[in-house]
Amino acid sequence: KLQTEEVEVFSTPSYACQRRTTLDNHNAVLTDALSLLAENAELSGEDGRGVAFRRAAAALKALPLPVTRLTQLGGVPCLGGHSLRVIKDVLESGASPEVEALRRSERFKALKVLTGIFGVGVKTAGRWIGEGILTLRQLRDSGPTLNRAQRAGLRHYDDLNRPVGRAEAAAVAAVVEAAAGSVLPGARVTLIGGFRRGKQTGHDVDFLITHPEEGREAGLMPKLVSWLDSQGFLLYQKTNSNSYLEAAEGPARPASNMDRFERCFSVFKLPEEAGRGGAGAGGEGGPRPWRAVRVDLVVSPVSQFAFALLGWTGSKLFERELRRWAGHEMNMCLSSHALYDHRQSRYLRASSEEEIFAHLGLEYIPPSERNA
Ligand code: DCP
Ligand code: MG
Repeated sequence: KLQTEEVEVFSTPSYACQRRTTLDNHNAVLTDALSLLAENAELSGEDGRGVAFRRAAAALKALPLPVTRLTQLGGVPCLGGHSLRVIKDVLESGASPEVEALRRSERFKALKVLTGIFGVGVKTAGRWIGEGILTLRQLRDSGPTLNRAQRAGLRHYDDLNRPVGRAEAAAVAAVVEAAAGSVLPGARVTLIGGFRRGKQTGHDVDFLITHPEEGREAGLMPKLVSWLDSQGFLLYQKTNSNSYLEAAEGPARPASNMDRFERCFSVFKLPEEAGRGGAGAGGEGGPRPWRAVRVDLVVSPVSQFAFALLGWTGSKLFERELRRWAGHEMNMCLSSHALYDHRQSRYLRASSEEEIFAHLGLEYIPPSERNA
């Protein structure tokens, strides 16, 4: 008797910003493999390849069920030959030889360790590897000159590579709210980044701060930082001032993913309360009184708040895809400050994320479904 097995064939739209991607990933084995290849490409300075693997992984994250056969992927976009080969290997034998070799590669391991230091980018790590520095010990011993960020990164390496939990993020939020409330009454603090998307852990905690009266937020960051510093909450900080100016004739160049808000990259000294942290803390017996946590602070004028909120909620790929959609499909230019319509030669205003999706002709996707 002929057995006909029903196999679902998947299909999904081509831009990540057209899809709902929750944290419930049914294809984690496949997407982990592709993400590792993306990471390696990025660590090797091959950003184009990195994006291709990120897009392939994101397309699989949006599928409602686990993939079991290659033939199910006919309607899934963004899968190039290389990604399909990796998927085929994983489906057939449980692992991809290329990915497994990468995991074991000394260069990849060294790139991960060195770029795991806050303040160390791909170029610096690559240079050190060229000089024979592959480990933290070799870095400490052979002592290339480190800048201030890198010295803080190395000093707090273990803490900064330990995931931040939601309870810790909430504790940081309480500190930032106290700081903002003290230096600018009425200021509003919003948790952004991965935690806004519902993630249970993050590599840092990101906040967007504004004030309901336009202009009152100007100059807020230095005050905020000095309050935090005076209270002993800062192990490191670097503040960039706001350099955004809206040109009457529209954006001078296409949406850069660098935005120009008042921004502070910092390392917080977060007191460890009893019952929180615990696991992993210490190492010298018993919990330590504090841990280091990476915290990013961004200040936005309220008129740009919706754009900043959308631009800083992520995921990184979701953001990239929104900008690509805006440019390629709508002839618009989206940044974390504004949306410019080239056809009408004007900025489109918005006071909520919903309005921005509507301007872009996209169905609204809530933060918890932007985990592309
Ligand atoms: N962001 C971006 N492009 C950048 C930097 C940031 O689009 N070059 C946006 C998208 C991110 C958000 O800011 O989601 C915060 O950046 P993070 O690197 O903190 O990313 P996540 O918070 O998403 O991840 P994690 O949980 O690892 O902190
Ligand atoms: Mg984050």
